[in-house]
Amino acid sequence: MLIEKVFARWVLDSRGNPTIQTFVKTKTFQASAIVPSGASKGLHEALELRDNGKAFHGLGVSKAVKNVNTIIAKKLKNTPLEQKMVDEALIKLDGTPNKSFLGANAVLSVSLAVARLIASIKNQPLYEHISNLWKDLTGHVHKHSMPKPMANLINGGKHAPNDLVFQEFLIIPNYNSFEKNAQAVIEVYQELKNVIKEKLGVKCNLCIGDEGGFAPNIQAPEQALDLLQIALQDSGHKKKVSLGLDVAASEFYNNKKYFLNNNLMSCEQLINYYLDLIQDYDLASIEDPFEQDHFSAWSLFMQLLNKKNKKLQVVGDDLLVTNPKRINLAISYGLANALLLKPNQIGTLTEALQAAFIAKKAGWNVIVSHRSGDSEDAFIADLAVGIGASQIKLGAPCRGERTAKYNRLLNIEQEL
Ligand code: 2PG
Ligand code: MG
Repeated sequence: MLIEKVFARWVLDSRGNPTIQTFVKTKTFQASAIVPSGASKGLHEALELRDNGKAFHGLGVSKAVKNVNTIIAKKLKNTPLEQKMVDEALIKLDGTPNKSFLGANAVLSVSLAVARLIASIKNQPLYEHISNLWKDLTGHVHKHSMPKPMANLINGGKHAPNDLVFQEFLIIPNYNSFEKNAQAVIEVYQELKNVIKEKLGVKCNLCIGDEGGFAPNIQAPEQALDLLQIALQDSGHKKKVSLGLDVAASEFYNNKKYFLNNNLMSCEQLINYYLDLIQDYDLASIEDPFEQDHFSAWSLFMQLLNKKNKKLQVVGDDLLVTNPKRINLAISYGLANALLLKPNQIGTLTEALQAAFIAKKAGWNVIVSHRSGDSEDAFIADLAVGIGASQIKLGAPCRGERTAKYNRLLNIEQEL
């Protein structure tokens, strides 16, 4: 089957900014995809092309839309509808290492729409189509399994107008179905609302951040973790739910120092601080504990954890930016043990699958992730199931762009 038309336009993301939606059509079928957008972006991510003009406070995507409607549409017209071929054509057409010619947002919107279109033509659920692509790439067939949610219930950093320096305080339920895990997320979230009301009083502490988690007016990470611990206890989920962090440390780093809790900390001081937090709150996962290029800190941390025999998931997001080269480097230097997989950090589905494969081969966990600016598009839910990801990072069970992912996963589980 041949591609007949590729067409893009701008639509809204969850922060009220424009983002790109692309439609890909054959004679009789069509599908579309909307790409998300980050706020605390990694320095080494593929380039999200914005207009930087007057409209939309500089965040217009008309250049990216135009690139799809002219350069990409022309190239793909009457070419075979095949994922790898399309993605390779897009990579070649862009011709830069970070998709800066066409824009990773432009390129990814086409790549994801193509995946949806192929699935619908084959009359397959999207996750099934993705697991076929996974099989072609890796030679492995896996039994479909549901990812465990990592739900961001307290928002700080760039995602909230409060003074919490750490960006995300996550709960990680470990029941044996997605439905039960989603129920735990909801029950802890509603309990957390009560706890915040009771402990912090003032109503504005119940405002929510970009990912639907509460954004209380607190500063110390311990305060947020204490609130979550009480909510776990009071909701009856303490035994089955652990806690995690996305520190997003690049955001408070300068010249080999980290500005935290009114202190300038060296990497050794920060490591000691983390070791205490891990111990006190029984943390299961920590993301971006250090700046994205501060490799010596990452490596020292991993060595210490190994020495202490501490089982902790150390996740690279800004560190790895879903980029096969950076993932290979991190594996060889032992900088982390889990990959946060965000397709828009790299720009095509094929490259995102390659990134996941490299991480899995090294024995790492792969966590598919939303972005802080997202939409009703739930592609990542199918992606997580399609590649057999161990986890998926989601927002709180609140705001439509977050609930879309939970709802899609509930439906997928029903189908399996
Ligand atoms: C992160 C993400 C998603 P952003 O840092 O992991 O939670 O945030 O999309 O702003 O980069
Ligand atoms: Mg992150």
